Amino acid sequence: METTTLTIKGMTCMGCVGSVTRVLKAAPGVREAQVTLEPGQAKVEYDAALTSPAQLKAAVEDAGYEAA
Ligand SMILES: [Cu+2]
Repeated sequence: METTTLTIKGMTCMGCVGSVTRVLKAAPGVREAQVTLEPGQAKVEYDAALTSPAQLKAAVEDAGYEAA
């Protein structure tokens, strides 16, 4: 397992945090996702054989938030 921390912009409330958490946990290869509003971050534990930080960012962006 690998761990990465994404910076996420555009989250304004706990509903957004829930949405990002759901999207990340639903992504292939994600074992665990911990999202915080302040600061806007997602700590993601993932299987590098199944996904990558770029794919995780794309999933967050598809949900309407900015990820870096
Ligand atoms: Cu919100």
